[in-house]
Amino acid sequence: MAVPASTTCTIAANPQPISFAPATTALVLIDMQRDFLEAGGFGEALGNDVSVLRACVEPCQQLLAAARKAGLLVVHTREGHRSDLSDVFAEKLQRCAPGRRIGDAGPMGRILIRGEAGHDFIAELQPAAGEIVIDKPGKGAFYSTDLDLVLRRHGITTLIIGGVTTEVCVHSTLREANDRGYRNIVPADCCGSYFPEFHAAAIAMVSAQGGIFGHVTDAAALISALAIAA
Ligand code: C5J
Repeated sequence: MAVPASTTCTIAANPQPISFAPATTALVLIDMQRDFLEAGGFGEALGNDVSVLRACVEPCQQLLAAARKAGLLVVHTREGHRSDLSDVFAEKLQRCAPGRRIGDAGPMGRILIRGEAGHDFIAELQPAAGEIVIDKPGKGAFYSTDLDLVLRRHGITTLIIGGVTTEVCVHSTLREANDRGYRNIVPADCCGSYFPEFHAAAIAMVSAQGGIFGHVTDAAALISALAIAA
């Protein structure tokens, strides 16, 4: 459903309330993939307890439903590589122990390889038909992708960014979005990290210094605002 361009929403946020127009706002969900959230994938190969990330799944689902109802542009990103590994730098390949590296066989197929089961989105957050999927080889969603082109083509000026992990791919993306002139809104409960202390610090960094990278809020505030706009 198309939202009238004149509709605006105002939400409570840190460091201050922020208004946004649903017509020029995209929900960007970062890397809600089996490789990061389920056992046997890349996240676990890096030595992490992947169960910690589950807490952000339900808030993401609820926010995604509200965004769809309000007609926001929805973007899903996936980190992953070509099956011949021609887009992975040696440095990144060597981060995991031999046998558990990118491209090695795991219980969900080859680790972090496009098209494998582990590379797919988790069942709870599958893209709907017509939603945009960005395949990215790096941490930031703008690096070596057409995300900026797609957002600008849709007249998007504000990004609501959630996903995993807060201090890695979410932060890399929101920092670059900030430099590119987008306004960032980060619902903290829609983001997750393997390290709760990194999550807390990464969220605090967003709204510090007058909102140096953006505004921090939660899913409930966005859902209420989007319900009025829908
Ligand atoms: C990581 C990501 N943590 N999606 N990727 O390697 O944050």
